[in-house]
Amino acid sequence: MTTVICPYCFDRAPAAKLPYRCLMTPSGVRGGAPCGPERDDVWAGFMGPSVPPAARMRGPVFLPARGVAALAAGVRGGGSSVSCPGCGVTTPVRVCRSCHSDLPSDYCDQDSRIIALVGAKASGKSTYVSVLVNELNQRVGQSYQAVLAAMGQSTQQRDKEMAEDLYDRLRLPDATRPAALGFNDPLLYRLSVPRRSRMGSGTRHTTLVFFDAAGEDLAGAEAMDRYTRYLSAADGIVLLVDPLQLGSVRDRLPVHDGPPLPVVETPPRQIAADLAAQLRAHGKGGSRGRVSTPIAVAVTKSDMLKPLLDPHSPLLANAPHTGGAFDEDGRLAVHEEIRSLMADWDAGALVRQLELDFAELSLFGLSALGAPPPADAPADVPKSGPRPVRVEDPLLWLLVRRGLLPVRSAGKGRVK
Ligand SMILES: Nc1nc2c(ncn2[C@@H]2O[C@H](COP(=O)(O)OP(=O)(O)OP(=O)(O)O)[C@@H](O)[C@H]2O)c(=O)[nH]1
Ligand SMILES: [Zn+2]
Ligand SMILES: [Zn+2]
Repeated sequence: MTTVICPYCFDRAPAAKLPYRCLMTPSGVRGGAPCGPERDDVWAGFMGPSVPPAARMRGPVFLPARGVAALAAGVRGGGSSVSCPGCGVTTPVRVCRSCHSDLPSDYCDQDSRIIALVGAKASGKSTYVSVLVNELNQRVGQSYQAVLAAMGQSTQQRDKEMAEDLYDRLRLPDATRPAALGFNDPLLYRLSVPRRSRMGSGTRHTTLVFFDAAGEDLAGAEAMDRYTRYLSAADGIVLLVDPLQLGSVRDRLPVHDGPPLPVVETPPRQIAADLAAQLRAHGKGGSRGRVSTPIAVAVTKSDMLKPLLDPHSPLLANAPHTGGAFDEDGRLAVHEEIRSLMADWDAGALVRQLELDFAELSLFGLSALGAPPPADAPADVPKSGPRPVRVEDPLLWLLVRRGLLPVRSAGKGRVK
C-alpha cells in the first residue's frame, strides 16, 4: 500500500484514501453542465487570511466511491483518474484530505520520504540544494542509474531559475530575497532507482520532499507548529553547518583573498540543541534519551577549510560510487576527519552536543561551489562554475539508511 505524506501539512494517508478535485471542465457531451466552484473552507483555513475571497472558490472536492478508488489506486503509472459524481468528467487531481492542498499529478504514485534541511541563515542551503539536484541528475545519477525529476510546476520553475543563475549567469542566490524555500514551497522530486531482486529487475520510485527550515526559527516555544510537524514527519535530517560561523575556525583561517566572512548568526550548537528538543517533544526521543531520526550533519563551504586540511584529506575529493554503490569506508573516513576538526572548534561543543542528542549521526564535509566566490565579486560563482565536492554524500547516506541504495564496504568486500 502506498503511503503519501502531504508536503504542505504532513498528514499521512494511504494513497487510496485521498480525495479528488473536480477540474470543472465542460464534458463536451450535450447537456452535460460542468461543476461550478465551491467555497473550499478547509483549504482557505489552512492557507490563512491572505487568500482573497474569490480564490477560496475552487473545484469541488469529492471522495470517489470505494470500489472506484481502489481500482484507480491499483492502476500504475499515474493513470488514476476518476469521474466526478457531480458532472461525470474525469479528474486526475488528488488533494490532501487534511488541508485540501492539490498534490502534483504523479505525487501519489509512490511512497513519500521527507528530508528536512536545516541550517542557519546564509549557511548555504539554496546553493546546496540546487547543486545537489544538478549532481544527482548528472555524475551521481549516472553512477547509480538514478533519475531525479522535479514534480509540480513550482519545483520545476524554481530549479530552472536557480540553475540559470548558478550555471549560466554564474550568480549566487540573491541574499536579499525572502526565505529561499518558503514553507508553502517545498521542493518535490521523484527519485527513480533500479530495483534488483530475486524477482527480477525493475524500478523503484520514491517521492523526496525537501524543506528548508531556517535554523534560527527553531528556537524556543515560538517554533511554529508546522516546523515541528515537518521535523517529526522527516525520515532524515540534513543539518548544514557553516564553518565560518564558528569563532575558532574564523580565527584559524589565514588572511585570505576571498570575500569578507559572513556575520555570525545563531550558533550551530544552539540549532542542534533546539532541533533535538523539538524532536524529543514530539515522540522522536528513542531509548537512552537520544533522538531516533537519522541526522546528517554537513559542514558546508569546505573549500574554505583547505588551509586546515592535509593534502590527502578525504574531504578534498568526491566519493567514487564505484559500481553504483555507496562508499561506506569513505563515509567513515570523512566522518572521522570532520569529527577531529570539530573537536578543535569551540572546544568540541557542537560534536559533543550532537553525540549526546542523536542516536544515528554521521558527519560530512561538502562544498557546493568547490572554491570561494571571487574576492572582487562576492555575489558570483567562481569563474569555472560550481565544482562541487561531496555534495551528494549526506542525502545518499540517508537513502542508504532507508534501504534505497546499495552500499559497499571494501573492508568487508561486500555490496548490500
Ligand atoms: N566558499 C563557499 N561559499 C559558499 C558555498 N556555498 C555558498 N556559499 C556562500 O554562502 C552564501 C549563502 O549561500 P546561500 O545558498 O544563499 O545560503 P542560504 O542558507 O540559502 O541563505 P538564506 O536563504 O539567506 O538563509 C553565498 O552567497 C556564498 O557566499 C561554497 O560551497 N563555498
Ligand atoms: Zn495537507
Ligand atoms: Zn465535477
